[in-house]
Amino acid sequence: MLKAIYQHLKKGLEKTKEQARIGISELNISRQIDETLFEELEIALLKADVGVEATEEIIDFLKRESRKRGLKTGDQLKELLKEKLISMLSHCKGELNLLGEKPDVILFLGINGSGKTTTVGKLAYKFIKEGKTVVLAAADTFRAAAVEQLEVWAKRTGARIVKHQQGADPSAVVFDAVNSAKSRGDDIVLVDTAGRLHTKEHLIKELQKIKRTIKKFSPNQPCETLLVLDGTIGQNSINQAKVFKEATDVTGIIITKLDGTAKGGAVIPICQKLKIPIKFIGVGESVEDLLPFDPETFVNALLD
Ligand SMILES: Nc1nc2c(ncn2[C@@H]2O[C@H](COP(=O)(O)OP(=O)(O)O)[C@@H](O)[C@H]2O)c(=O)[nH]1
Ligand SMILES: [Mg+2]
Repeated sequence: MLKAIYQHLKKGLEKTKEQARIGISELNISRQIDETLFEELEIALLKADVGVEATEEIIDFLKRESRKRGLKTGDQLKELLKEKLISMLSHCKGELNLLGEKPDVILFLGINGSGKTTTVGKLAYKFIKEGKTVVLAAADTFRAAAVEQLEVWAKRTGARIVKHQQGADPSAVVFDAVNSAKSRGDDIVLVDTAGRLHTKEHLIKELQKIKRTIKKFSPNQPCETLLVLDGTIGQNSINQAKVFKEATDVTGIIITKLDGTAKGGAVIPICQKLKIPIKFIGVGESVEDLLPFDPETFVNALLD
């Protein structure tokens, strides 16, 4: 199982590896550790969007530790790098927090195009495969196309969809979805929201209203508020995340599109700066392309 996940992730991350050469293909095994090797590694990390601060921390650690441990070869350095990256990511490993209430409600946030609807579809697939019943709340009421896109996922996965007219109040959709899930005893409600709001105040008000609506049914819900970030924009997503974090409590992050980017290294500063657990990563557009975030698997896929 783990091996299959690893292969899948490795394939997904191929671009990050090739373009950024975090893959340390440059640091060939027979080569001795010297100053140029550290310089090359620094450039590779920066190219992968690991960011200046984190790169500095990594290089400093590698220089210090490799001296202390008396390491000689690039190969040994690579193992040390792995160890460091895994430890930097370890506090970001997060599992989905389900309460087993019927329903558990998961709210999805993120700007337009970040991958919310796709991620909702992938998670619906995962839950239904586990034998749960799933309701999709089409609370992105800005565009008719948004609802249609979610309908495609409902059909594909066998989830039930609750929708209103375009332009309707998102909270009204959420109310209907949770209400019907509760009366039918459904397991999960996935709330797909719009990422496009005129101002930050607007966004805050809208999200708070949605949350209040959910809490009418249970004070414990939503059991997760997941922020979906586009992995291809690398470190830029940190500022985006800060806006959402100010607007509402975010309990987890999902980083999408890690299959199509050379900026996968940004997962490291995202983890360090935001201090929010990463619950899943997206590595493609099909139902199976959502993986749990495991630092060790991730780092191995990035470096091997
Ligand atoms: N390659 C790739 N594409 C993705 C992934 N997740 C989402 N997408 C694509 O990104 C685009 C925007 O996704 P969408 O779910 O509509 O974003 P939303 O506006 O936040 O709901 C779509 O074309 C998706 O197919 C992923 O993990 N990998
Ligand atoms: Mg959408």
